[in-house]
Amino acid sequence: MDPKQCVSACSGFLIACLLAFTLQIIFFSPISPDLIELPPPSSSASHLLPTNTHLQRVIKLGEGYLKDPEDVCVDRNGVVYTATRDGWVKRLHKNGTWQDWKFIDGHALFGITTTMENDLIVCDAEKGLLKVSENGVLTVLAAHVNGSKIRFANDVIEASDRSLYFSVSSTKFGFDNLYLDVLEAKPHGQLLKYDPSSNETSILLDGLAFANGVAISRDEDYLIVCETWKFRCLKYWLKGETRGETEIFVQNLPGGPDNINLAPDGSFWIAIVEFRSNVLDFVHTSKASKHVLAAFPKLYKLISPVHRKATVINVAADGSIIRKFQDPKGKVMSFVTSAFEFEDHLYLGSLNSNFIGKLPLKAA
Ligand SMILES: [Ca+2]
Ligand SMILES: [Ca+2]
Repeated sequence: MDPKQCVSACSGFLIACLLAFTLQIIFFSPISPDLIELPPPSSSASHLLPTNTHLQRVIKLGEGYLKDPEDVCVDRNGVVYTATRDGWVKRLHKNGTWQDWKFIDGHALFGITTTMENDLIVCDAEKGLLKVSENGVLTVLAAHVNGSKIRFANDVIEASDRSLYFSVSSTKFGFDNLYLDVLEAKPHGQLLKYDPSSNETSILLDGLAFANGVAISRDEDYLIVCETWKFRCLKYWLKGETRGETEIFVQNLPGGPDNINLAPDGSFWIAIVEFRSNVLDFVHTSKASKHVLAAFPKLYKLISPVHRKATVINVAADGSIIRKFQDPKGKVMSFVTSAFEFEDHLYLGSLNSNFIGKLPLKAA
């Protein structure tokens, strides 16, 4: 074969390989993606508040002892609870000692809340909605809804009638494939209600964009559910003429809202995950790049900006953003997923830290 023939045979072979590779990626892709157009980050109302480094001033609780504590809550006695990636529910007693309280197993424990009976409710993205009673007995409250397995319970809150409202982030993808839900950008999330008197679980809202944090207003007239990759939170009315209806509570957030908690003054603390970057914004405009990233999770990890910073915002009951606390370069904390106010301190959970951050609010 002369060199010219050799070059053309080689390039033909390479093109065929490339074509086969492309077809393989598209036809065997785990996602059927939609494109989304994101508003410029500078258009977010939170932009009006100055960038700051308040979250760099946190006191580190349980450093080295807690593996990625996603959510945190404090009971009425001041005991701090969290669920960690190694399958434990751990708690910090008032005297400063940590306790490995309950081993649940698995690596997908997320939102937690304490109840009026001082039980702890845990969202397990593999097992469903769980209860750990004060004496440590574990019960699965809800593993199915309408005959389907609950696969990605994310956050939960109790109402005064003891009903539990909880989010399911995706009915299609589990925790290990969270990135596929973001890439597919189709709303597979739900808001569910568990009724303890009948032991039944029902679907209140369907078609949510990665349903995440849930919180109930001080008067219990509405509930807020966060939609992470739509950068907004919805208000779902629990009382009054509009009961059962939904409206936007806050939108165009500077990143993906994760967990939300009611503050004592009736406002809400929302942890904002960094989901915006030039690369990721571009990816949302290109189906081909979504398929490529879906095929190479390591590549997605490489471009994912979640570890680059931490942001927490305080949103008034009317939906206006009042305060913003940041670690803009992720120096001390990044990927903060939860902020819970108790006795003038903010307790911060993160999917990228080995401690809980405690921020004095008066000094911040
Ligand atoms: Ca929670
Ligand atoms: Ca969450």
